Amino acid sequence: MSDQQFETFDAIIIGAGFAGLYSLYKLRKLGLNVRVFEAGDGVGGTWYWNRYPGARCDVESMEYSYSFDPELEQEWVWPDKYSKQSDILRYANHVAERYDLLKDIQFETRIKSAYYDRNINTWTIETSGGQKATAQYCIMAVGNLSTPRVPDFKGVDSFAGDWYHSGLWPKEEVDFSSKRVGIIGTGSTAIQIIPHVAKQAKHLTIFQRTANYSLPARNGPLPEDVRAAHKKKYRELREQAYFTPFGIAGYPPPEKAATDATPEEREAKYHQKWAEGGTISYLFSYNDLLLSPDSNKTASDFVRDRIREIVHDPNTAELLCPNDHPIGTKRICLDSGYYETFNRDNVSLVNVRSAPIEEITQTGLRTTTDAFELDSIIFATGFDAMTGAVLEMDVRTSDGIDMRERWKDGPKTYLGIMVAGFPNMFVITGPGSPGVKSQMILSIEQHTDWITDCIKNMRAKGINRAEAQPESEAKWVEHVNEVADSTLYPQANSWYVGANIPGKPRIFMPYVGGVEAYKKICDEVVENGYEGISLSP
Ligand code: N01
Repeated sequence: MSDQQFETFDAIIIGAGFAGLYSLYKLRKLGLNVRVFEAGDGVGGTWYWNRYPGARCDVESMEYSYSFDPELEQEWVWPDKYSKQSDILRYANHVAERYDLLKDIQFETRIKSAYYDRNINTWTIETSGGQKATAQYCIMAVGNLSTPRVPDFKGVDSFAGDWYHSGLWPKEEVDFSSKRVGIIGTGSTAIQIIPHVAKQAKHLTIFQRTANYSLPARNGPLPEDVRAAHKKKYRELREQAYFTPFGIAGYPPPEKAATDATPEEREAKYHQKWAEGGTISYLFSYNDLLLSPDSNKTASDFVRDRIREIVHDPNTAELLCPNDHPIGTKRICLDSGYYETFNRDNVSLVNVRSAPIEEITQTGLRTTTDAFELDSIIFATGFDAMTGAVLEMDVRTSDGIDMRERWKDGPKTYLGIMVAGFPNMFVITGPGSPGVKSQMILSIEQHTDWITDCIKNMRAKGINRAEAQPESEAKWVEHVNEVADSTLYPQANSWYVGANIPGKPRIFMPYVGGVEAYKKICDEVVENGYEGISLSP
């Protein structure tokens, strides 16, 4: 390292999304001197980068927000049942300003490496511009879906038109009118983009490798009386959310199994849920949908029947029917008019499972059987999820531990928060946490509260180093796998198992034991004196 002057802080936070903002707020309250580094030129994380047409949250607005300040939740007005990206970004900016967070955030700064020196118990980060800073604590608030993946198709650079990745969307509005547009991918993102672009484009060609289940959002303006009623019970509902599997209040878990209902009863229930809209509501039709293949089939069949009912062309409808995974084992998509879009004359669906894309050409793209002329290509091809953002950085320690090496067979964490061998480093909603399988902001708050309590406790007791014990980490990884294996989740080729990244080890990464169970475990760890964590002066 050069002898240049390093800036020194008590804590460094990487990322200024919802996790980074709340961590800054909390650590500052402990009296720490904190600096946040953020690659973008504004706050908001996911909601800063994903500006694609149709971007919305699939969790209801009244739930998908911070709960730490009752005044904030009372004063903020969410216009829609499901918030659009620009409203969530406006909220993130409001929070940053309201709590005076901006002065401690350095924007347009990407972190290249993070290095822990055991002799001086200090983390040193280096930015891609060569700036260095040190701190005792390093908080990875880097997000789970923040490393966009443009598949390395041959010829992308030769394409004469414009191409976009959904997760790196330009700030300026993109006008697709009179354009022949191709979109690659049919995940949650594409399903939101497609109805919007179809209305503009001269022609939209959708290249689908795997069909997904999508449910109607039934989105709309949030009526004032609904908003007011929710606000009246906000504290109670926030509390309730922690005692649910997904961290979302207002959906009592079902008590009955699908196998205990008659076919007529099930049909009526699924119709009612379909009419109501939303994913949790549908998954909560019965309590065994993610446990029993037979039960799941009844819910999957119902959606396939709706697709066949909505889409006029029988071949297109059949191609849109998911058949390679049980419903709910991949993140269920939520849409506004997705299947209906396939009835438009200017929309066509291409099966790139049977004839894969071979290359992007100067004028479009070529599959193994056909060539397509395109003016614009949208890659809605997803992310290197859960591990991508951490592994993009060179994270290592003075005793030779290298994060890429430690995670080469899949990520290993203790509680999804700490990694053995990397003292005083905390990951917010990392692999092994229920984060992505929950209302993300609730999990962010729960993790951050846990981390800041841990740091507070350390400072009060003169402890300088906290480090997950390898045995407790191994036990946690085993538990995460055991819980996942008791469900149907691992059956799907999803980003939960890294299936979308060629060569990525197939490990089921999220904790699916539910928010309630997870919080209980985290609280017990504290009650037992930070069980599984070595604390040293
Ligand atoms: O990404 P994905 P996403 N040739 O990985 C296809 C969250 N989210 O951005 O399935 C052809 O799900 C790939 O095909 P396949 C949410 O958690 C939330 O859509 O691998 N196709 C798939 O269809 C979500 O789960 C909201 O066969 C290729 C698609 O690209 C997560 O983000 C909104 C291909 C990628 O789908 C990720 O969703 C949007 C190839 N070579 C997203 N490579 C909210 O509402 C990839 N694909 C909050």
